[in-house]
Amino acid sequence: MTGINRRQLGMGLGAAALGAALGGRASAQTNAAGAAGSSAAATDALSFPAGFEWGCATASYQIEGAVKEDGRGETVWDVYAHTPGKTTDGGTGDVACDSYHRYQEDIALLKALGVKNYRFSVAWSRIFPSGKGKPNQKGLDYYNRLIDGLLAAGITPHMTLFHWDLPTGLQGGWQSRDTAYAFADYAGFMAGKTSDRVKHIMTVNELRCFTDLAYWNGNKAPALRLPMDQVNQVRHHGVLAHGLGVQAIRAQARAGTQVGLADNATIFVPAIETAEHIEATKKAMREENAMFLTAIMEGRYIDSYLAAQGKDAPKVQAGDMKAIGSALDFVSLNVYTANTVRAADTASGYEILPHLANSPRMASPWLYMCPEALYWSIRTVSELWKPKKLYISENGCSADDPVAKDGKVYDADRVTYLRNYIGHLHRAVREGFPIEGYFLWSLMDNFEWEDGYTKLFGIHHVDFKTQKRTPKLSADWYRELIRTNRMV
Ligand code: PNW
Repeated sequence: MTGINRRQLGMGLGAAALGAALGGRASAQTNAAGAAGSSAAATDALSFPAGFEWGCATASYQIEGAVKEDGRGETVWDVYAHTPGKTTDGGTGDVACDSYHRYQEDIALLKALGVKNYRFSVAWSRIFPSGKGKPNQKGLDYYNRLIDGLLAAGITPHMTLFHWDLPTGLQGGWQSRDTAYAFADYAGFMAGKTSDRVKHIMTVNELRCFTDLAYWNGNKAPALRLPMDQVNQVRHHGVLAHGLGVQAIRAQARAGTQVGLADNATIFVPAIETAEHIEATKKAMREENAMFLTAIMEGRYIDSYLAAQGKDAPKVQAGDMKAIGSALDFVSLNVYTANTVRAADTASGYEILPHLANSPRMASPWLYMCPEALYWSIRTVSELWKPKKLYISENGCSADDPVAKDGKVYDADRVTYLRNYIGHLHRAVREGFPIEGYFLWSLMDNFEWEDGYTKLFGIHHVDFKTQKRTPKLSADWYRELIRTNRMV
């Protein structure tokens, strides 16, 4: 898309020519890297642009603990985790990483790693214990301390407002349209209170996980298995909450606040990089995400989705689609895995190929290794919808993580995973897609939802008995990547 061909790149194009070909960002990179004088002389074809935003991500219920403290209200995940048999080994977020008390230590971890960006989420029920009504100052105080601490350490806060910990006080949860309105009120409130310091706000995290997986598959709280018409209504309330949230944030936030969402669109990569398979891949991306990202980016439910759902299609009120399609300052993608697509002589024009028994995967059974996902997610979203800016708001993996005799975790498999995925991120940068930053999931081992503490994604090992955090090999690797701003 930039007019520079891959053969030229492969032939080891010089930095100046690369900068000229890719425009301002790459030229800036050349200058800044030169000024920094890093030992890697980061002006070669493996460098990232100066100012590329490296970060780490976490979420409230997965790290905070302190579930009964300072007026925090109950959430669907408290109930789910305490229901016998729901989480592996009965794990709960009651203590987790105890970050509610140890946030200063966690800020120090980020600082030692050299990341300049931290994506955290706010527990809605700390702010409005029953989801709406009177705000709880003590809950807000916690996030003010966290935000101020980050800024004092030179780290930019990126705030997500909903990462699945829904207050149980909201009757009917996401089955109720009122929950979307309550979310908008909460989102506007938080924007008003923090946008003097927080310039990047994401409404919701991973629509598919808190709608389909929670109300259809029943694997996530509140673990319901509803019929399709009700599932579609839950999905609609999810995207509506996002849209009304965007409007409320814009109404309450200071000028210059950037608003977006973090979505885990289902991602597709072409079987072969030819025009017909790429076209099929883009089609799959748009159709398979029709109820979530496509609706948000296009402000409507596409015909094929409505036709497929028939009488089960969501009930939409006047004004809903306009709110859902509210313009965004950025789109963030959580990228873990992908499915391969080929062009096919089917009604849709594509076929999604199944994963095979020996397809490589990481410790979580769903986590098939697919490094190209990072490139194709950025490219397909960019070409379909032309967002102003993109972020990778999560990428990372679970691994076995045995602790060695010296107390360290040498997670060479996670390093392999990250190196390969970030290599494909680099390709997206090289080709000039508007990708601003990357957040590694996760800063530290934490509560992995229904898997309890049996699947860990951290680049810092956490000893859950002592709460000691120790950098794994992958943290050392990421530190070096950030230091040189270059593939390592
Ligand atoms: C994300 N899948 O969840 C969440 O945002 C995090 O809270 C979570 O810890 C992390 O990824 C690792 O699981 C996902 O089945 C859960 O494809 C499941 C899937 C993807 C993302």
